[in-house]
Amino acid sequence: MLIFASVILVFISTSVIESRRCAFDTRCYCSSPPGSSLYKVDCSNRTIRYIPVFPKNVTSIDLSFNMINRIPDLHFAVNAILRNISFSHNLLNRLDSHTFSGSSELSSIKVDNNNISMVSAETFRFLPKLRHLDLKNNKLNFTNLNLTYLSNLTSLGIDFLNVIQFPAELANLKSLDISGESGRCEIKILTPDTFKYLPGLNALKLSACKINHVYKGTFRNMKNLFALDLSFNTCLKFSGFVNVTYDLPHTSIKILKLNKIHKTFEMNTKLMKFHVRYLRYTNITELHVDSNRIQQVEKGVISLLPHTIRNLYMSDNVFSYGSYLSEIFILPVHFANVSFLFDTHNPEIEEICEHHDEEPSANQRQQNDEGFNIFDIRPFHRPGKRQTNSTFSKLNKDSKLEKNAFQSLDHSKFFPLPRLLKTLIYRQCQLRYEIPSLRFSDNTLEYLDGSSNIFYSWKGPLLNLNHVRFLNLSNNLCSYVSKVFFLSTPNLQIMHVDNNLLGFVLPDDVNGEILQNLHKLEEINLAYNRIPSLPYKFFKSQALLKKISLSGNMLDEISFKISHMIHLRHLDLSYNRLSSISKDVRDHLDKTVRPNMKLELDLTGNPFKCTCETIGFVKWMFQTAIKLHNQRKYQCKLSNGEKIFIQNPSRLYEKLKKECSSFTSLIIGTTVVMLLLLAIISWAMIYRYRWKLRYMYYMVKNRYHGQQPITSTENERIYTYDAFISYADNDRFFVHEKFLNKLEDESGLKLCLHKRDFLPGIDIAANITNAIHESRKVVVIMSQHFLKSYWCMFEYNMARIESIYSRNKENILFLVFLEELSSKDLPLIVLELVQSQSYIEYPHDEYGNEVFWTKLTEVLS
Ligand SMILES: *[C@@H]1O[C@H](CO)[C@@H](O)[C@H](O)[C@H]1NC(C)=O
Ligand SMILES: *[C@@H]1O[C@H](CO)[C@@H](O)[C@H](O)[C@H]1NC(C)=O
Ligand SMILES: *[C@@H]1O[C@H](CO)[C@@H](O)[C@H](O)[C@H]1NC(C)=O
Ligand SMILES: *[C@@H]1O[C@H](CO)[C@@H](O)[C@H](O)[C@H]1NC(C)=O
Ligand SMILES: *[C@@H]1O[C@H](CO)[C@@H](O)[C@H](O)[C@H]1NC(C)=O
Ligand SMILES: *[C@@H]1O[C@H](CO)[C@@H](O)[C@H](O)[C@H]1NC(C)=O
Ligand SMILES: *[C@@H]1O[C@H](CO)[C@@H](O)[C@H](O)[C@H]1NC(C)=O
Ligand SMILES: *[C@@H]1O[C@H](CO)[C@@H](O)[C@H](O)[C@H]1NC(C)=O
Ligand SMILES: *[C@@H]1O[C@H](CO)[C@@H](O)[C@H](O)[C@H]1NC(C)=O
Ligand SMILES: *[C@@H]1O[C@H](CO)[C@@H](O)[C@H](O)[C@H]1NC(C)=O
Ligand SMILES: *[C@H]1O[C@H](CO)[C@@H](O)[C@H](O)[C@H]1NC(C)=O
Repeated sequence: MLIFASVILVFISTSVIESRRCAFDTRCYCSSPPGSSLYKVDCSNRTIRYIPVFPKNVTSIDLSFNMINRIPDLHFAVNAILRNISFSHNLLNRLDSHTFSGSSELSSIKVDNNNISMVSAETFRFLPKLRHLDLKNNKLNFTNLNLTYLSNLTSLGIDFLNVIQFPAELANLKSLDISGESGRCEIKILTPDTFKYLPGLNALKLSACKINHVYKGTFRNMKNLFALDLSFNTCLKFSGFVNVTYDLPHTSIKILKLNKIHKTFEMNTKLMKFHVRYLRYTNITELHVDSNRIQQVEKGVISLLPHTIRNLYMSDNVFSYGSYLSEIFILPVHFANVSFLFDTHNPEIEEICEHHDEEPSANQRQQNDEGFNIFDIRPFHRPGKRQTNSTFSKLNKDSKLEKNAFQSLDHSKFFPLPRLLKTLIYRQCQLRYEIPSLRFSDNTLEYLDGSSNIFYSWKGPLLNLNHVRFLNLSNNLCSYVSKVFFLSTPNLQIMHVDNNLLGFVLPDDVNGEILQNLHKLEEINLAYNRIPSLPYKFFKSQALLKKISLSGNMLDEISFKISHMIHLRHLDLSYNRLSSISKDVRDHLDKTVRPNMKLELDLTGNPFKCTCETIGFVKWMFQTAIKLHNQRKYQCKLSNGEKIFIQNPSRLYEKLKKECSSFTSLIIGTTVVMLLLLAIISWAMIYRYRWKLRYMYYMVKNRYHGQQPITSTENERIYTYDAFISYADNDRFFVHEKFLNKLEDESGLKLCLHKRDFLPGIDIAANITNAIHESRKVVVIMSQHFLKSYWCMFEYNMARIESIYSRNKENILFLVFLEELSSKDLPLIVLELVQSQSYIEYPHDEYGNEVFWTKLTEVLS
């Protein structure tokens, strides 16, 4: 009891109604209104077999959807203030005399959907306040029910099989539900006797009761009858309903339901004037005629409908074009639901009717009407008038042509609407059309739902829809919307176009023309449209936008402008392909957040990356004032490919920062090493090819100075000199004395000596290169001095390069060893040549001299 009291205290201290597990039985939930110690217990759907013992101050017990088959006598004896109890959907077999003994305050008992076959008359004897009783869908025989103690009932739900008359005991009933939809019902014929003793009824549910006939006078004495449901009596038909209409002017009828009073697979219906003539004298506000296969409406029917009618439900019919449409303007409805037109149906077991005086086939009567579908909104093309080339071109995607079409209004198709209509529901009508230019009749339409059709292309414009504030065209497989489609719907505030294929057209709207006239738009739903990107200016005219949903698209960046939408509250970008949000966009988003106003951003289900490049984004996640919806569910991929939840962005940021600082130094280190390596390599390359480079340099330089080599016509080069003599200054005596003498004077060769033949005023290196290039051979006078001289070695190297690159590796070098040099004195490049090529040693004796000169002359000439 103490625990119990404290539980209640907790309840009192909290001022909201809260459900908690009850202290006395944790399978149940207890709740109490603020400041009250009385409370309700909900034990529904807990597979309870044995009823718990409830504390005293419980006012309402819900035990529905359990497995209770017995209520022990006096079980609720202590619950003196219990008012409502429900045992719906259990396995009860009987209600005994003492089942509810003691609960004298009970006002409502629900024992529907059990297995009750026996109800004792005494059950209700001491329940003077009982007003509501639901016994539907049990095994009871209504005729055998003793109603002695039920005379105070105001509402009753019961099965009703083949009973001729409702007994007099229940004269206080206001609401009677014998519908076969939620129980069992069968009354073939309703006569004035059937409800003779129930004049006080205001709600009567007779749906699915297999009614075949209703006689005049059945409802006449029900002055207060407010709602009558005759739906699903498929044998009744409109012709059988006529007798009902005679009585209705004597009632207070407001809501009349006549859904499916016609079989699914019968001839279509034509609604006639005589069907509804008497309805004019009623004050019906709501009429339901769903699923009646109504195809035609006789002209005049609309003007016979009550002037009070505001809500009209006529889904699942097959309306077609007819003259009645000219009256549709005067229909005073504010709300019309024409969903599921032309819906498909599965075969079903059909009721067998007792009669019928054969109804004239609807088809026979329809021959005068053209078989056009009123909702066929394709541009008019009457039989015989084929669509011409010019009209065809108007349907082209060319927006210029569309503008022309708009200016010449004649091409718009006319769409009639009731003048006072505010809401039109036009869902799921199996309509596969493109929406052409449509001119609506004068209207005050505010809410238009055309979702779940197949309006696959929106060409428009929709003209004369000046009051529309809500438009739903979701689920239409639409892949095209023209730039003028929304031209004339300036007051649109909420637009749902999700679940289409607008990703095919929106990315091309670079100037934001599609939405440019919708200045008042506050909410737009573009979810699931396969949008890969949105142009920067797409929302340029929508400064008032509060809510944008782009969920389930293919966006990999936020490319559209946001900063001008200062009222933005919700931006849903969940389930896209964002890997992060760029700094620019983050700044823009942050800028749209005004003080006292919250912006909520949903980024769930994006393949974020948490790497060193996106570290700024991770930081932003916990620093921004924007509320990130569902942030705990965001996932991201680390640089090592691991996928983690971003539960705590600030901790993740610290972790990343640490990793990335080492990453940065790694990058710097690597860069330095790379640069060093590169420097070394290039230095090595330069060193390796230093001679070639120098050679090239001087060759180019010489060429630049106009010293082109002279070539003869037959590929044979003509050289200025026969040989260039490369020698050290110390050996000049030998050259000047011996060489010139022997070779030039005696053998007539032309030699090039730097002392004599170099051009003055030109760089010595250039002179050398040029001289080598102009000489057929190069004779190197090898000596200790030669090896030590910088310029001599330069000449030697240049000659080598010349032989490799200009003479096709022909041997042009010829070594003359003036003195004996051991191979260890020779540098590698000289040694190389000595080993592979010819050289000659200068003999210092007379005879040898002769041979030497002859040989040399031979080589050079
Ligand atoms: C009962 O609970 C089950 C599982 O908790 C649920 O699937 C079922 O819809 C519930 N039934 C009703 C009638 O609430
Ligand atoms: C009790 O039952 C009546 C009639 O069914 C209902 O109007 C009322 O809301 C119920 N009260 C509670 C607390 O469930
Ligand atoms: C329903 O009651 C009958 C007897 O009236 C009984 O034979 C049957 O087993 C019961 N069904 C269930 C599901 O309890
Ligand atoms: C009907 O209600 C009245 C007043 O509440 C009460 O006196 C009378 O006993 C009730 N009748 C029955 C059969 O419970
Ligand atoms: C109900 O009981 C009466 C007589 O007690 C009987 O004539 C009638 O056929 C029964 N009705 C049903 C549907 O069993
Ligand atoms: C109904 O029950 C009352 C009280 O138990 C009894 O007096 C009366 O005879 C019963 N009526 C019928 C028709 O069984
Ligand atoms: C209409 O009611 C009369 C009796 O009032 C009856 O004779 C006639 O058959 C009923 N019509 C239909 C179609 O049920
Ligand atoms: C319908 O309403 C009008 C005006 O409110 C009233 O005069 C008339 O009696 C009502 N008719 C019915 C059948 O209730
Ligand atoms: C329109 O009618 C359909 C079919 O009866 C129904 O499913 C839908 O809920 C209705 N819509 C509105 C807004 O009444
Ligand atoms: C339509 O125009 C095209 C060229 O614009 C022409 O080739 C074609 O024959 C025309 N078709 C008709 C039916 O006039
Ligand atoms: C119910 O609420 C609190 C708990 O009772 C307790 O103080 C009060 O006495 C109880 N009322 C009852 C049990 O009538």
